[in-house]
Amino acid sequence: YFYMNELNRAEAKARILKEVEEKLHRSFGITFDDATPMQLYKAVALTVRDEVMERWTHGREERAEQKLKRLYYLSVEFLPGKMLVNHLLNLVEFDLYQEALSEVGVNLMELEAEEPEPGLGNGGLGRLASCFMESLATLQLPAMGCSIRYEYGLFRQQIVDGQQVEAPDNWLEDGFIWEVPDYDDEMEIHFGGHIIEDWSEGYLKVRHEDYNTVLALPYDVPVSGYDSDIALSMRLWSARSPRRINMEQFSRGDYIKASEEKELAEAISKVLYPDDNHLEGKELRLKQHYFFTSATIQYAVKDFKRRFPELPITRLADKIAIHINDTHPALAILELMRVLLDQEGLPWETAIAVCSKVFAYTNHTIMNEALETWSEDLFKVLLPRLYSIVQAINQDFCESLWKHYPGQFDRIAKMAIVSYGQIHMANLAVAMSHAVNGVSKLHTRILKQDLFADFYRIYPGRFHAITNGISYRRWSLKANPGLAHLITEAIGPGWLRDAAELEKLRPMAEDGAFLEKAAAIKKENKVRLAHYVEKTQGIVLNPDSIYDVQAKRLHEYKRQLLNALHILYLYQQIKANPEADFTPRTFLFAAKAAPGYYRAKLIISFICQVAELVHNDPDVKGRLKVVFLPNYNVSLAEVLIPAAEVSEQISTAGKEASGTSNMKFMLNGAITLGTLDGANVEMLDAVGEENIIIFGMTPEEVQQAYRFNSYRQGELYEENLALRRVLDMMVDGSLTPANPHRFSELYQALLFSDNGGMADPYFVLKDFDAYAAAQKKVEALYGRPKVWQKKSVLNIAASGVFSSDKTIREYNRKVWHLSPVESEE
Ligand code: 26M
Repeated sequence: YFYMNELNRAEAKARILKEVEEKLHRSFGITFDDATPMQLYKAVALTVRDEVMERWTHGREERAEQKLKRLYYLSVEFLPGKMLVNHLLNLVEFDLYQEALSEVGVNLMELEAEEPEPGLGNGGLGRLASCFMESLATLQLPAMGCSIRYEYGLFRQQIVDGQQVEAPDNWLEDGFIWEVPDYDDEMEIHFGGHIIEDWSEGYLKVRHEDYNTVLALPYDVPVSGYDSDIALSMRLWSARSPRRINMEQFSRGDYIKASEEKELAEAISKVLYPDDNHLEGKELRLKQHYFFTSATIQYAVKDFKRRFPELPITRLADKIAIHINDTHPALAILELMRVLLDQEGLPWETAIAVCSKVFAYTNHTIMNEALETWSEDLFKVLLPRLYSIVQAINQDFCESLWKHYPGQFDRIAKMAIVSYGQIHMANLAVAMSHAVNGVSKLHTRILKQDLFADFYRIYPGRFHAITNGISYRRWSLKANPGLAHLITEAIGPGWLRDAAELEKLRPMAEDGAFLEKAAAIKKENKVRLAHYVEKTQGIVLNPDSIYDVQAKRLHEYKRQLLNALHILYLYQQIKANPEADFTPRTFLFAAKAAPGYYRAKLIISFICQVAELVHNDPDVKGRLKVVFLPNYNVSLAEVLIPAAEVSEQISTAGKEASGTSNMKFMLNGAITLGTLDGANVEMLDAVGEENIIIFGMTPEEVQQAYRFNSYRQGELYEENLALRRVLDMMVDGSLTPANPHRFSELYQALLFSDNGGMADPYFVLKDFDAYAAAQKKVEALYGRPKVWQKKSVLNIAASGVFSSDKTIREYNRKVWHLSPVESEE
């Protein structure tokens, strides 16, 4: 479509409109003029789906024909975002569709509003999984993403009276046109019951009896890649009861019981757990994990046998790789063991060897409260066969540890898979995988030196540092078309295939005309966001103010509170000297808090009250604005990130494993204001210290302060007057005069240790001065627009290293060893 002449273009557009019209007739029995926006969206999407389907079929056939090894990417979460426009961009047909539709008065971007967004994830981990799928499709690597078809995704967040209120996300309500159920691949999942060890044939046969069955029905959603000949599948398993409620039961009076059982079975895929970086050992959650991992393993083995009837099952690792996205799918390891032992009859050692060749694992967090463990009691009742397998693996493993660490009981207990009544999923994943990955250089170093240090000493070759990346086409071409066109105009379209070509923009940082165009695009994006905010919140923004954005899950370690306290500090400066010069600033927050995370919700309220305070004070004269944007999701990120000038990446050093929004902001020309944490460190390397603003404690300093218990919060309060004034505002009734104690919990948590926990464990107070000084630099720099714009362009130019294409190539070279699907055309 790139090189199409005018005549062909006209024909192509006419054909698109004809196809849309046909879909309206055939699928909805309606004409163009009578169609609702939803019907119109669906009709357009169906025509696009036809094309994606062709690539889907083609990819399947070629993969089978070429007998290629396939990756199963298991993740309890995916956050793919809206699909229609993304497919069109990947098919390189967006402009054509947009023009065709506009000729009949339809705005494609307005149609997109009708598309539901699948919110099947909490945050970074789920979005990363979707970025990886897009890159796998682009590189034509055979892969399938596997997860759960949650009927309700992550809750919709409303802010009512300055507080988070959760509403259900019924995303399937109006139907989801991109999914296709595959009834041939329905699997049976067995829960509960007991196992019988049968030695009657002279060898051990294990039978599982009296179990409850739940059916897993897969729904496949196509994933396209940029200018790719194939589409991959995201396979989402949905739970169904095997019980068909029949009239006989009805008349016998068993109807109620049968329908209860049905509800119970189908509850498994009902709702996504809204906890990010936090574990609650709930039975239903364990059921979810087993449900989708068992279904996937059974399918993977079935598919292997169907495609390679000539190969023995011991060759499995030649034809499949399984990647587990954090430990949540680690039950897949035990499930494959079960299948290899009980169904394929492999001897124990052979099964272990096959398994460890198949599996690889990525760790995404070192936050202690997120490390997954399950109580043995719960585990053995729900998954009796997997329990006996994990016991045996643990025994073997601990015996082998004894050889490395003889007599070191404490160390072995720490590394054990089963200990003190708990099953430690991270230890299982490390012990049974051939590759263990961190998500940034710093994070991997922490894994090696800290969390998995005892493992690293025994298996140094197993550990890899493969830094996260982003689907940079979605975050530029789709989210920021203005900038994408400017880049293509300057350096040609090659960067869309090879992000390293963004480096070619470097000289443009010296080109005044280019800088002005880039600045104009930023301004347009700021105006676009201002419209959105006015329409949805009724708040008027000043597009000439600095747009400073912190958008991510609400977590104490991410330190939204530091940002909010600094805003109070700025406010006090205005109050002290209302007539002094003050660079107008807009602070934007977007963050969902886990519904059960009381303190995170209190921080949201706090931010909302700070917003109220500054908006209602006439002395501020609109120079300071604070906006909390509700319901942060992929779609909101696509409006918010391109408008940002300052990217807040201010987590306590050592806590944010990588971060990925930091990369998206950088790609969109924001200047990062960040700590030496996660991938920020690599952003600093890529862009150079004069083009990023780094502040605060180093990860080593944080470590030291914990180790030597040397943090003196109280002294900071005593000695730092400015800080003390800000903190006192938390409790002196300035924010909520009717209820001055509203935020005293937050205040207390910063200053006083409570039952064993240290005060301010995330060093908000300690980093306050450094943060304020860094914000001062931001302001000074913004006062020199040319310098600012230059730095902005240098950030875009350096952001290519964070393409997930690069990340996937590295995973493939070091871990998966897949060959691309070759197209013969
Ligand atoms: C697991 C079991 C039970 C309850 C909750 C969970 C759980 C769910 C999501 C735990 C962690 C979850 O997400 C963690 C996460 O998103 N981590 C982020 O991963 C990104 C991608 O690697 C990194 O960039 C972020 O730094 C990291 O916080």
